[in-house]
Amino acid sequence: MRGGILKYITSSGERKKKLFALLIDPDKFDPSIIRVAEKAGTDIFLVGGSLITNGNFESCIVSLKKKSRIPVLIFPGNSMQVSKHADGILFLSLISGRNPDMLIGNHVLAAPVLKHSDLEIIPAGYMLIDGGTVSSAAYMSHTLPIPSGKSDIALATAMAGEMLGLKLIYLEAGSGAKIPVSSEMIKAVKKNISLPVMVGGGIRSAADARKACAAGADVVVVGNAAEKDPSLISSIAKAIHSAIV
Ligand code: 1GP
Repeated sequence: MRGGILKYITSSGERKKKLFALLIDPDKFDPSIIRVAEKAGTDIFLVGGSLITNGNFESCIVSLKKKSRIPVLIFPGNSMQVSKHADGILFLSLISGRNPDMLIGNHVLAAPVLKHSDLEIIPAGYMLIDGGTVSSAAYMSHTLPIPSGKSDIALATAMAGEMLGLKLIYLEAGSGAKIPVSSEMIKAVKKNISLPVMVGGGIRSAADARKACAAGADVVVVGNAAEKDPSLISSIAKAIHSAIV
C-alpha cells in the first residue's frame, strides 16, 4: 500500500468504516500474532515504542512485511525508529507538549533519511491525554499530558494542528493507560476538525473499542491488551468493523 495509507484511512472515514490498528512493540514481538491479526482482518500494523531495548525494530518490520499483506506504519518513539522496509511513518509532532525536540527537533534529524526513502510520510498531531498514570510517552518526551477532563484544551490543540497543516490527529492516553481517552473528548475533537482521528491507550476490550468508535474515532489502536491476550484481537476487530455511526 505504498503511498496510500492516509488515503485508505481518509476514504474509510468517509465511508464511515472504522479501522483497527494493532500496535506491535518490537521488544515483545511474537511472530505468531501475525496469523491471528490477518485472520481478524487487522487494517494496519503500527510498529514502534517510546523505548526499544532489544534492537529488534528492523527485524520485526521485515518479518511483518514478509509474512503479511497488512500495511506497516512506523509509530516512532524517536528519530532512530526509521526503516525502509515499512510502508509509511507517522511523522508525529507532539502538539500537546511544549518540548521543541518533539515538535520539530527530531523531525529535522530524520528528514534527510526520510527524503531518500520510499516511506509514505504522514504528518500527524500527536496528543498525549492523561490516562490516570504517568505514561512512558509523557515521561520520555518530557511533556505534560492534557488533563483528561479538559476537552476544550484538546479541541483547541487539535484545531491548531489542523490549521498547521497536519493530516491526522492521534489522541493518546498512553500505553497501558488506566483510563482510555473519554468519549466526550473524542467527540469534541472529531466534531470540530475534518481530519481523521486515531485513538489509543488503555483500550482493553471490544466494548472499549466500540465506545471509541461511537464517539468518532476513525482508527482504534490496541497494543497491550492484544499482546497479553491475542484472542481479544478478533473480538476487538469485529467490534470496530461493525461499529455503526
Ligand atoms: C500506545 O495507543 C497505544 O501508544 C496503545 O496503547 O498499549 O494501552 O493499547 P495500549
